[in-house]
Amino acid sequence: ENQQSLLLQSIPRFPPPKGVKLSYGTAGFRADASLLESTMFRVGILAALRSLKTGSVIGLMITASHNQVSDNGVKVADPSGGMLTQDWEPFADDIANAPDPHSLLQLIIEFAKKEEIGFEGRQPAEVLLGRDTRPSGEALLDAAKQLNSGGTHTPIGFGLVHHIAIHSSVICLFNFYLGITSVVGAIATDMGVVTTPQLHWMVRARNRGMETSESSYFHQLSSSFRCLMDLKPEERKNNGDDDKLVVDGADGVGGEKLQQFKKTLTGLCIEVRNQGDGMLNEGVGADYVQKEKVAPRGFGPADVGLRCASLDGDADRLVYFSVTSNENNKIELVDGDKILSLFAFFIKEQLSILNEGEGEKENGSYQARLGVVQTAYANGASTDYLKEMGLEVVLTLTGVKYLHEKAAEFDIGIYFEANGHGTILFSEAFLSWLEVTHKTLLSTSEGSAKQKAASRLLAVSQLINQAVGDALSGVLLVEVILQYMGWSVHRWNELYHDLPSRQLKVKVVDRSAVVTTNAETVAVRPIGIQEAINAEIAKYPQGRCFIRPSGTEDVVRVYAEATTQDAADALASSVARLVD
Ligand code: NG1
Ligand code: ZN
Repeated sequence: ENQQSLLLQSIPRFPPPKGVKLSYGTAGFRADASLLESTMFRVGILAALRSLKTGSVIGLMITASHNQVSDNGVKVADPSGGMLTQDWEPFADDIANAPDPHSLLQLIIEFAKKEEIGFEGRQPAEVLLGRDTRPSGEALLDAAKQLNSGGTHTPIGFGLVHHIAIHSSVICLFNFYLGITSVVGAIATDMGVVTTPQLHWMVRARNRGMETSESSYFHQLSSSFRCLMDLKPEERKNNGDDDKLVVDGADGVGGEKLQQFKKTLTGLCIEVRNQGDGMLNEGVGADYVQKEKVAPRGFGPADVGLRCASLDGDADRLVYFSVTSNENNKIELVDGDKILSLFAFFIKEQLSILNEGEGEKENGSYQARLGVVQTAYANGASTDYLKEMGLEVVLTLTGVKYLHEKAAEFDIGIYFEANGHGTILFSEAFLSWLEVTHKTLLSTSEGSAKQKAASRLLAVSQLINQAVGDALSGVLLVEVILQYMGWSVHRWNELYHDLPSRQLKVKVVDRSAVVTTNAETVAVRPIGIQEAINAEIAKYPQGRCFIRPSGTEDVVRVYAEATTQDAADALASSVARLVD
């Protein structure tokens, strides 16, 4: 009773913002940071409940990715390191919007009953917390730390950990309702300023009994990178030393981390710009570069022809580019679709080396299913190219959670959004086979082409983040593949030619007025709009265009593709006018 009243007392300190409907959306809650205090509190409770439910460590990341610095957001990482299970999203929406303490408590109690979250004899809930470099994130975490060190869960103060700690009162309350007598305390571990993929990696590592520190993350990246570098063809062994990569860090966490990390890498020369002195995401970062198709701040005529890459604000996106002319900061963009294509090309080559001469029947051979996953934003030319390579191509809804889920159905599933968010997933079954095969090859034919291909694939599975798209591990894999192939960024970009495209966003009062189907390629609401869009598309040869409500911003997005840039621009703006 006492605990219940303590909890009830604490909730009114964090009323939800008035007149705002919060939605977990494509990638967690996002809003102006000043609106998010109550959301943090409530998501903290959700994370602790999720930890109890799964008996595993859960992650909570405070970031608004590529959005402006005054925004912030929060998302939950599930035990595998992937995104929060979609089943729990409606609960997240409900508690974030609960208008008063009583309704919030009611929702929690009902949900805990429905999910059969018991507390007796359970491990305490454990949550790993991370945040990007946004100043608002720091304020929340600082308050949290104070409370944590006090070792109390008395509901005073405004820290995030406190909000989670409070859940031990929630549990007392459950005890009260559910008749369970044990009291469970939650443990919140602050991982400090980290990239989003680092936090997801840590959650995954932790639940597999591995070390969770940042240094173990970097160690895994650098040792698998070294392994791949050592497996370059002999004639390429000395390449790369004087061949510089320039990285735009978006003035966020990724730039900072890469600056530290690059010192431990050999065979790769990296210069990091926009390491955090300028304004986060302001004219910089992967989102800006990909959408605007211009060089970010800090890059100019002096960089013409250099190989450049851009990370987003929390370093889960990566695109490459090369400045092409002295005017207008024009670039040759090498987007997520092209990174996907490069990875697919390399993996396919290693698989065919490994399977060379192996008849279907011969035991020991394994026909690994290699597949790729894209969204409607993938450039049409990339999809054609991948299909021509003989790959299975799957289209899903926008949002990494959808792509990830599909990619996990393959032995090797490669997914990328055009904006540069993606990774390569290896199935457990394939990895077990690969490990055994690799061992056998080491003892029977060390140094053979097959053994090397097996080693490379194993190293890729170590290097590339298995939890979520990761710009830092992505950059290393791209670099080592380019060195392996002996390709320049330009040669890579020639794999296929992008169809000219344009993306626009239209600010709207209610983005939910737009409803789509067929992997978001057809709008079924507002009534009649698809017919109007079709009429516009019909005016352009090879035209393709669709609209969808953003899951992260109050906008409707318009995407158009056509045979010329002018046509793509014209198609996008005429469709944008239909939405307006
Ligand atoms: P929304 O706002 O739902 O379009 C954007 C990206 C997604 C994904 C999420 C999460 C585009 C068109 N959309 O989602 O691909 O990355 O942000 O960050 O790039
Ligand atoms: Zn991001």
